[in-house]
Amino acid sequence: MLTIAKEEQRYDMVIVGAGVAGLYMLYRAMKAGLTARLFDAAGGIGGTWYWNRYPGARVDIESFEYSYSFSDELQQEWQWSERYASQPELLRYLDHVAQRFALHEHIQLDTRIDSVVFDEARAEWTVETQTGETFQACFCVMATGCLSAPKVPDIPGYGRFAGESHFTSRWPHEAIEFAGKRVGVIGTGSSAIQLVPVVAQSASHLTVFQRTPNYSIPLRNRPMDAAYEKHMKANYAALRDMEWRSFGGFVCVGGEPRQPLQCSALSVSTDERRREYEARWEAGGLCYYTSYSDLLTNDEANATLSEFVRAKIREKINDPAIADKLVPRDHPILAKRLCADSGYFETFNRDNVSLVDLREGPIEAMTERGIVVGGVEIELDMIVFATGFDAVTGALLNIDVRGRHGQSLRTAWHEGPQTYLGLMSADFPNLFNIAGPGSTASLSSAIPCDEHQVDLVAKLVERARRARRPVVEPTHAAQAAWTTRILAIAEGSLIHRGNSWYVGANVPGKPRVVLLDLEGFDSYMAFCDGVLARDYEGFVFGEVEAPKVGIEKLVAV
Ligand code: NA7
Repeated sequence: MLTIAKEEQRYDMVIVGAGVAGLYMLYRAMKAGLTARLFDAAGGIGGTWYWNRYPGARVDIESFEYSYSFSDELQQEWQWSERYASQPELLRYLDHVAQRFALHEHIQLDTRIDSVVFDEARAEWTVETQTGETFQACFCVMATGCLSAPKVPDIPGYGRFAGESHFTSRWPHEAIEFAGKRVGVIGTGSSAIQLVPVVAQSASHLTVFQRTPNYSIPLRNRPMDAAYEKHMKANYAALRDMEWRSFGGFVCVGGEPRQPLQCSALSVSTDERRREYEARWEAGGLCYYTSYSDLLTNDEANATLSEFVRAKIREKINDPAIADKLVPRDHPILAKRLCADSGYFETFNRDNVSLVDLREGPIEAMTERGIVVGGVEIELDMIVFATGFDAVTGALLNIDVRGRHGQSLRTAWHEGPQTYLGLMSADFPNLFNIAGPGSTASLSSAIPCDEHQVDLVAKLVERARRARRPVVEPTHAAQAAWTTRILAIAEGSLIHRGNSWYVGANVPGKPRVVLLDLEGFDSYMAFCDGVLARDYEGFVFGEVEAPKVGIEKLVAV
C-alpha cells in the first residue's frame, strides 16, 4: 500500500542511528541546507557508547584521535580528562557536539525503524517505525553501526537462569552491584577484557568462561596532562593529516604521533625488532597496528609479534597452568581484533577469580542456578554475557530494506554483502550505509572513517541533486569489481585464521565472508579520491527522465 506522508514527515534525508556517524551525517545535511530527521531506537544519542555502558568501558584509541576533526573550534574547546576516554565521558562529548551544532531538534529517539522501502516511481524511500509511523525521504542513510546488534548466545537452556543476567552490549542504566555476588562472565573479547578486572574487585567470586583466549596489550591509561593537551591541540592539523595517511586512521604511539613503519618485520634485525616491540608494549594500546607492514599478511612476520606478546602475557600470570589457558595459540595476533586492557591477565592471580576453559568442554547448559560445564554445575548469582555482536551487517539486515523492484537487501546479500566502496549497493538507489561491509570501518579508527564516508555521501548527494532526478546508485559492474577486490585483498591476509566477527564466523549460519576492506584507511581514501577525480566513476546519476506515473498511483490506495 502506497501512503503519502504528511508534509512535515517528508524530508530530504532520513538518517538511522544516532552514533558518531549519524550525528555527523546530520550535521552535514544541515550544513547543506537539507531537511533531515535522524531516528534511533535508544533513549539517548551515542550509539555504541549509549548501549555499552558496562563498568570499565572505554575507547582504546587515544581520545585526541578518537574525536571529530570537522571543527577545529570543537577540537580546541573540548577537554578530555583521560588519555583514553571512558564511556561516560564519550557520551558527554557526543552530547556536547549535538548541543553545539543544534542537532537535537532533528533527532527522534525511542524510535526503532522496521523497514525502509524504495518507491521507484517517486524515487523516494519510505521509512516505517515499529509503531507504524511513516516518513518519506529522497536520501536514506543507514548509520546503524557495525557493533550494535547483540548476538544472542547459542547456549542450551539460555533464558533459564533465575539470577541476574546482563549483556555488556545492553548494560542497564542503574548501578549494578557485584559485591557479595558470585558472578560469571561468558566471553573473553574486548568487552569482557575491560569488564573483568572491575568485577573482580568486588564480586565474592568471579568465574570467567573462556572459549578463545585473546591477545591483549596494556592500555596504560592515565589522566590528561595539561602540557600534553596543549601540545596536542597546537599540533592538531598535523595529527589529522597523519591519520588520513595511515592504515588504521590512528597514529599515536604512547601519546606521540608517529609515522607507521613501512617495512617488513623480517627486514630488520632480531634486536631492532625486539626494541620496537618493547617500546610499543611500554607505550600501550593498539599501536602494533601501526608497526611493521606485513604483520597481517606474512605468517613468519606475524609469528615474531605473536610470540613476543604471548611471552609478555605469560609473565603476568603466577600459575603456569592458568597461563597455559590464557595465552592465545590458536590464531595469529591481529587475525582477531586486538584488545587493550587495564590489568586483565593479572586479575587471574586473585583468589576470588577462576577461569573455565571451554576448549576442555563447552557450556553444556544454563540452569536456574548457574552454568553446567563438564557435568558440574557452577552456581552463580549473576551472569554477564560479553558474547559479542552480529557485527557489521546485523543491525542493517534486522531492518527490512527493499530497493528497486521490491528487492530485499537480505536476499541480495544472502551469500555475503555486495557493495561499492562499502557504501552503496546496486538497485538500492540513494541508500547509503556508513561503516558498512566492504569499508575499512571495523578495522580502522571509527571516527575518521565515519567522517570520510559521510563527506563522501555529502558529495554524492550534492552531485545527485544537480541531476534531473536526484538519484545516485552504483553500477553492478562497479559493485562486482569492488567486492572482488575486497575478497582478493583478504585472501592474501591472515584474517581467515581467526574465527571472529571480521569474517562473520561468530554467528551460526552467517555467510563466512570477510566483512572489511583490509587494504587500510589510507588506500581506501586514495581509491575514493580517484573515483571522485574520474567524475564519480562507478556511480550513475538520475539524468534520465522519471518514469511516467499516473496521478492515481501517487494517491494513497
Ligand atoms: P567479541 O570480541 O566478539 O567477543 C565475544 C566473546 O564471547 C568471545 O570471546 C567469544 O568466544 C565469546 N562467546 C560468544 N558466544 C559464546 C558462547 N556461546 N559460549 C562461550 N563463549 C562465547 O565481542 P566484544 O563485545 O568483546 O567486542 C566486540 C568489539 O567491540 C571489539 O572487537 C572491539 O571492536 C570493541 P569466541 O572468540 O567466539 O570463541
